[in-house]
Amino acid sequence: MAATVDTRTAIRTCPLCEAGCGLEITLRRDTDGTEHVQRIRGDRNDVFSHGFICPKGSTLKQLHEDPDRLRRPLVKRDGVHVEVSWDEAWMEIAQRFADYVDRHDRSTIAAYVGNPTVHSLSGQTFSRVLLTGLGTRQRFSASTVDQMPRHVAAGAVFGSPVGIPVPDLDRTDYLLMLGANPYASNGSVCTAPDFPGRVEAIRTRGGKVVVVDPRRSKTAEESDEWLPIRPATDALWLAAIANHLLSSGRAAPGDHLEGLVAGHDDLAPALAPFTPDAVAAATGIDAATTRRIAEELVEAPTAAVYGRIGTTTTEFGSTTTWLIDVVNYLSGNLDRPGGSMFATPAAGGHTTNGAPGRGRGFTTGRGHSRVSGHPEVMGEYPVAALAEEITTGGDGQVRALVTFAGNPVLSTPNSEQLRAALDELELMVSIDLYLNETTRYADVILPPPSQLERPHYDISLLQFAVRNVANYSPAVFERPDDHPDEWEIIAKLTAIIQGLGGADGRAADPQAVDDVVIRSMLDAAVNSEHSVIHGRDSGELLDELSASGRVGPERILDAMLRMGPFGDGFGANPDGTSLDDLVEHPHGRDFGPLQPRLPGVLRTPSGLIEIAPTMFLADLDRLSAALDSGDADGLLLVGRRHLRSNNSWMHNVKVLVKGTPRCTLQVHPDDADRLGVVDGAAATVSSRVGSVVAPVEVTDAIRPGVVSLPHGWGHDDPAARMSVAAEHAGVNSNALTDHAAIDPLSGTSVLNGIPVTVAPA
Ligand SMILES: Nc1nc2c(c(=O)[nH]1)N[C@H]1C(S)=C(S)[C@@H](COP(=O)(O)OP(=O)(O)OC[C@H]3O[C@@H](n4cnc5c(=O)[nH]c(N)nc54)[C@H](O)[C@@H]3O)O[C@H]1N2
Ligand SMILES: Nc1nc2c(c(=O)[nH]1)N[C@H]1C(S)=C(S)[C@@H](COP(=O)(O)OP(=O)(O)OC[C@H]3O[C@@H](n4cnc5c(=O)[nH]c(N)nc54)[C@H](O)[C@@H]3O)O[C@H]1N2
Ligand code: SF4
Ligand SMILES: [Mo]
Repeated sequence: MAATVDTRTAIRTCPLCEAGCGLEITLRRDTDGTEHVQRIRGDRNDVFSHGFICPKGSTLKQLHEDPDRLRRPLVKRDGVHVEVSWDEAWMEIAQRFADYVDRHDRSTIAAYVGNPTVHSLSGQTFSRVLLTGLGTRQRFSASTVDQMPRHVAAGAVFGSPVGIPVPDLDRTDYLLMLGANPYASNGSVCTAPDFPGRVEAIRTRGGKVVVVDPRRSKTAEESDEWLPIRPATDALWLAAIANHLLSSGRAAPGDHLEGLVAGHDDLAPALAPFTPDAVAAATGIDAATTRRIAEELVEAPTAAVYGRIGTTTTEFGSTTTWLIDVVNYLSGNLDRPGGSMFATPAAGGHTTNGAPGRGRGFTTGRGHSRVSGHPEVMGEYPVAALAEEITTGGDGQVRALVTFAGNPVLSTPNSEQLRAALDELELMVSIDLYLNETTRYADVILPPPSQLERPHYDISLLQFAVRNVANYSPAVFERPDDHPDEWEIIAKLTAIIQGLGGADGRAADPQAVDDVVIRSMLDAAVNSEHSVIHGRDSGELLDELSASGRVGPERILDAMLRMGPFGDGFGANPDGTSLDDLVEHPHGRDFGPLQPRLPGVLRTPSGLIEIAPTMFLADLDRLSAALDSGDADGLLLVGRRHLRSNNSWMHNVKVLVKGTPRCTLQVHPDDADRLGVVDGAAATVSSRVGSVVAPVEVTDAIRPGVVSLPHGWGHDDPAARMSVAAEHAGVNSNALTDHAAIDPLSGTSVLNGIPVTVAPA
């Protein structure tokens, strides 16, 4: 072993989940000149995370060193993936796509982008290049197995799909959380490193925390009150809270919203059927409790309602999310310190660009999916419809697929159906770190550099932060010489598919793509009267940006920061921030607590908060039919997360998967007795679309009538190359979820509240 010659410290934001913790990475340089990660711990000086880290954060080392992580492209030859040089991979792609577009229209190429897209600076700045560059409407993403309802509700109510209010965790006196388990997930669509610590602080300062969840999660255990709701009935319960506030005369949106709201008077009649008594049987929450919680929300000095995956991935995902906003509004907590507030992202975004307070608003259905006619939402179709778009013949049938940072075979509903569909494709290319359950179907896999070989900034997630901060991290390690950066891979692939690569792909130039991206961004800004650089010469600004030597995502980020709400405005505001400024502040810049942003944050055509959008009022008929669902005595399946797991892709990290198996079917003791299943033994779980055999974990931490299986497992595909994950395979819960069950307003899959049967295996 080479002796250590010296060490250095790198400061880096963790890109593994939405919390964005600051990390302090100690690197050791050996006499042979190689550098290794010696230790990773929380960065105590980070302005936002103050040293917090979870067990995943330090595994950036293991991920970087993982022998299974792809370092070179793979091409499938005679059914087997073999390593090739980058030149060979590009040539293969150029030839295969040239052949493809000879035979099929480009519109039959589909794209799927997965969750880590928002955790990659390249993904955030260049996934749009891929999606628009392909020239296809067959776009799919993990959003429709996740947060799409949150975008739809924000779009309808506030006019922007990213105008999303978050609980002001650090100042609230009362937090009502539905379908969220931040003790495992560290929070989502609410960027808050050490979310658990922030929740505990609410109680320490005398506040109250209430958790609504069919499972007694760790978050529920640490709260003041746990309400074990029946799955998928949160919309009914929130409607009853709103109903009680309105009918008892307690609704008090607050003087600060005067003149800013449209539709207030529509709420009471629309919500009239949903009294606390009417929803009690269906939700399993008695009327007195519902009334009391409603009253506590208005009586608390400040309060915030927050809902996450257990609320969005249900058949009423969008309407539930809207009702969260309604309750925050009616209880006087919208856009108030301690309530539900909007971040001001330093890198800007839809809610800081353009005319403040008014906009084009938000529409869906600008097109419909070919087979089932699902409406378009945010430029995409439900991922639950991807398989049928591939397998259903006719004009426009999808025969080629590009995936970026996604593992839909494990992550999306009715996975057996999707597996079979991917097998039918004529051509598939994936940009991914691993040969896994999805990319095994790819003809070519293009690996990005490791996380530590890339710079980082959370452009997307800081739009939903509980404090206005900005952290930039340069790459910790240099990329190996011939390894293109992730944005270059995206740009080159897109250009080749567009036919710009020539016979061998060589002519496709990522830098040319990058120049177009930055140029069009600057041109739009100088032409906007609301931009700080309005009227300036975009060519000069581009020269100024490029003088730093930066290209790609970092040049784009610098421009965004400088034009953003805290930016230097390219000289207009000399004390403002820029990428240089963030480089000088490796522990981040703190721009303070959230500020009230209404009405400026609005992008509705009316310039008002549309508190009762037609799309949700119209959905209430469907919701009232669910009032009768109370006496169904079948079992309902819900999911769950574990702190040491991250969707489907981190199970190859030994330190995270060792110990007792976590892919267990949780069953309440009463149900276990009735079903004849016992702790530790295997049970067969069956749904309309499939069945799996999983070990049973009998626990009273779950509501009777509900069983729970985590997602992201099922690593038993012999064609995948993830050796550690294969030893801890688990079973795939999405073999049970039903592609036909979706929230019709957002196209989001129903992943919670799946009717299942359970029997001893
Ligand atoms: N450790 C870890 N962290 C992660 C992830 C991970 O896989 N592992 N994934 C990341 C991603 S992509 C996301 S989107 C976030 C998700 O973040 P969270 O939403 O906090 O995710 P979960 O921990 O799954 O918590 C969802 C809770 O909803 C409950 N639930 C299920 N059905 C219902 C219902 O009908 N009503 C109610 N009220 N509750 C219900 C479940 O029992 C569960 O406790 O986590 C992120 N962080
Ligand atoms: N039943 C059930 N299903 C669920 C959920 C649930 O709660 N229950 N949760 C859903 C949610 S919230 C989400 S977000 C989805 C996630 O769905 P996906 O995004 O499809 O799946 P992930 O497991 O996150 O897989 C990420 C993929 O990206 C690769 N990858 C990781 N980092 C990078 C990177 O930096 N660059 C590139 N190019 N590739 C990278 C990994 O190797 C892996 O292949 O799953 C959903 N599925
Ligand atoms: S909570 Fe863990 S995985 Fe998430 S950002 Fe922090 S250290 Fe990384
Ligand atoms: Mo997610």
